[in-house]
Amino acid sequence: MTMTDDALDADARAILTGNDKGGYTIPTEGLYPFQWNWDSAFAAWGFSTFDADRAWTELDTLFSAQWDTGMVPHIIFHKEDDGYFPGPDVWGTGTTPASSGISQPPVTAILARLIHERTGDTERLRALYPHMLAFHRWWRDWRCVNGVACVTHPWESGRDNCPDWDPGMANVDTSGVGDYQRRDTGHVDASMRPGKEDYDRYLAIVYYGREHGWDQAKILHEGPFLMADPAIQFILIRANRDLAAIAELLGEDPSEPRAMADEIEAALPEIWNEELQAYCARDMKTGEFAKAISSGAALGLLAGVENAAMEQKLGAMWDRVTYGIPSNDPAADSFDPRRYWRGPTWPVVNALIAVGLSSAGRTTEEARLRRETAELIRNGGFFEYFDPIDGTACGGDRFTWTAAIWLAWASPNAGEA
Ligand code: 2M8
Repeated sequence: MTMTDDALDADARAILTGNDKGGYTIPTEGLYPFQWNWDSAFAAWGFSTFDADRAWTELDTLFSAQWDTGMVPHIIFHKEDDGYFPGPDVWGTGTTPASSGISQPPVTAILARLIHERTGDTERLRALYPHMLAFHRWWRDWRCVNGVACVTHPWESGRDNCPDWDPGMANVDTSGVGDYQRRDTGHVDASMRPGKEDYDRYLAIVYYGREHGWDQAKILHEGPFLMADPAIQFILIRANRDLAAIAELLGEDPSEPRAMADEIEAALPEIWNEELQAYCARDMKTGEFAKAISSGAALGLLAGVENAAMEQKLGAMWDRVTYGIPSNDPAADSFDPRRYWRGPTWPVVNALIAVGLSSAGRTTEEARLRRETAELIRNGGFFEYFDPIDGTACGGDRFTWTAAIWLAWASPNAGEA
C-alpha cells in the first residue's frame, strides 16, 4: 500500500531523528556511519521544519570541526566505526575531532539562510556567520584558481564518480596504492557503486595529501588531481550572495562575500565548453574539458546564471528521462542510469536547482521538478538516489538528505523552497 503524504512526512521525521547520533546525523545506517559535510547542511534544513533548535545544532556541530584554516572537512569521525573505508587512520589528519583532509560543496550559507527564513532565529545565525565567512575564504584561497573553483579530489565535489572527473582521474598514478578492503560494497550492490579503478585513484589522491601533511599549497599546485567544478562554481556564487544577504541582515559588512561572488562569476568563461555549449568540468592541469554535460551545469540555475544555449542543452537532457535532473547526459556514452553519479537522479541536487528556480520566479519548471522528485520518493521511498528512467530506488535506504528535502521542499506540505 502506498503511503499518504502525511505518513511520508512522519516517516521522514522518523528518519532524521533515527539517524541522529547526538548533535549530528549520519547519512544512513551502515553505508555512511559518520557526519558528512553537505549531508548535514541538508539535514539541518529538514530539521528546521519541525525542530528549529535541532536544526541549528546540526550546523553548530558541523562547524565545531572547522580547521583553523577555515576548511570544514567532508567527513567528521565523531565515533569509531569500522563499517566505512577509508576511516580516520587512512586520512591521518591528526585533528580533533578526527576528520578527513578535504572539503565538500559549501551549501551551508544557502541553507542557513533558508533555515533562518523558516525559524527566525537570528542569534543562532549570527553565531555561525564568522564560521561561514571563514569557510568561503578558505575556498577562495585554497580552491580557486583565478576565480575558477576547483576540487582536489572527486569526493570534494560530492559527485564522486561523475564523468566530469574522468579526464583528471585518467592521470592519477595508482602504482603505490596496494591492497585495501572496501566496505561500501558490503552494504549496497556493487553495480551501483564506483568501480575498483575509481577507488584505487581515490586512495592514491588521499595518500598524496597524507604524505604531504595536508599542506594545501602543495596539494593545490602539485597534487595529483585538480579539476574545475561547475557545480561548486555555481554553489559558491549563490552561497556568497546568500552570505552577503545574511551579513546585511546582521548589520555586518557584505562587501567581502559580494566580491567573492563577483570574482567567481567573472571566471565563468574559463569553464565554458564551446563544443558542448555548456559550463563544464575542466582539468586544470591539461586544460581538457569533460566530455558530457552533467548536473554540475544544471546548478547554474541555482546561481541564477542565464545562458540560452546551455538551457537548451539542459532542457533536452531533462526531456530524455522521466524523472529529472539526471546527473549525466542520457545521450552520453558514459551514461549509466544506476551507477551513482554517472546518470541517476539525486533528489538533493534537484532541491538546490529548485531553490534557484524559485528565486528566479520560474514556477512552472520548479513545480515540474518538485512533482517528479515527489513521485520518485512516493514510489521508491527515501533512498539515496534513483534511476531517472524507470524510477528504481538505488543506494542506501532511509537516507537523511532525501528525507530532509522531502520535508523542506518536495512534500506538498513543505511550503516554498
Ligand atoms: C558519497 O560520498 C562518499 C565519500 O564522501 C562515498 O561514496 O563514500 C557522495 O554521494 C557524497 O556526495 C555524500 O556526501 C556522501 C554521504 O552521503 O556519499
